[in-house]
Amino acid sequence: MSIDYSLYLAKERLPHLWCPGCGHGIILKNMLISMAEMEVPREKALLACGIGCSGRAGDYVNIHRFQGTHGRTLAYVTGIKMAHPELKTFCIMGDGDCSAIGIGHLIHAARRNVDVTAIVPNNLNYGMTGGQFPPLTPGESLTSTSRSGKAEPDMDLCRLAAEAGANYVARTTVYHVVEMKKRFIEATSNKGFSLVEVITPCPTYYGRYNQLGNAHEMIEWIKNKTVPLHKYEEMSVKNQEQHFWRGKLVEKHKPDLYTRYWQHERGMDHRA
Ligand SMILES: Cc1ncc(C[n+]2csc(CCOP(=O)(O)OP(=O)(O)O)c2C)c(N)n1
Ligand code: SF4
Repeated sequence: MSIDYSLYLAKERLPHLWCPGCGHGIILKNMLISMAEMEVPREKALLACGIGCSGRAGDYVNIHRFQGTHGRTLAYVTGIKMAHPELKTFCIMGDGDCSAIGIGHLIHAARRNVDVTAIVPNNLNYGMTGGQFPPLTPGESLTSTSRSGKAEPDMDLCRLAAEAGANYVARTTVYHVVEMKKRFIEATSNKGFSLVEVITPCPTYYGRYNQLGNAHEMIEWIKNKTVPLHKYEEMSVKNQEQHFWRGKLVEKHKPDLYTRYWQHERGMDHRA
């Protein structure tokens, strides 16, 4: 019997400020439902957010919360977790926040294996500032800074996090809500750095620039663009460029930073 997820919600702060059809609320709700299923006590949970539309998620929770400066959330969280390892810590960072200005912090949090569940709502653009393209925007996209198509190649944040040393990495979408909750639970149960990227609609900017229709049509577009990882790996490069893979990329069980730090410190004491 799980806890009622609405206990984690700051109901008095609703309604939220996200646009109609924005996927950020779906992701936050799934995060809270996964916490409820894991029976995380309210006073033992922290949501740390970045700056951007997705970063406003922290406004609507009734657990410990923290909003770092743009791109820096994981740096603060590294310190918080060394002081308070008992906190179940979630980060919500926009794709722009963590793949551009925050990429260095992401690489080092993954390398250090900080015990945190990093959730990246990837709406394929910088939503809050008007739909510019960050590194995760797919090639050829129209955005407010690529009015005739994007010249820069895009990047795969999941593969980067995996390569940097994350214990757990997965990608899902707001269409696949049941899978999303499963990934959040797997990620949070795995002690160490976990990253779950969630492809999500921003109908206001990315959807409008690319003529993807209303929110419902955009979710349908995301569903059709997405293929399971094993199928994606069998596709030609040209076909891969037209799709997102989804699934679990990495699941390891290396000790997290806090554990390694204190093992090391105890070793030092022993030798002294
Ligand atoms: C250091 C710094 N640089 C730039 C900004 C401006 N800024 C605020 S929100 C934002 C975009 C956020 O986009 P993303 O992280 O993709 O989240 P979304 O709004 O799409 O959810 C930017 C560039 C800032 N607040 N601080
Ligand atoms: S601008 Fe885009 S990301 Fe921001 S609230 Fe609106 S739909 Fe969501």
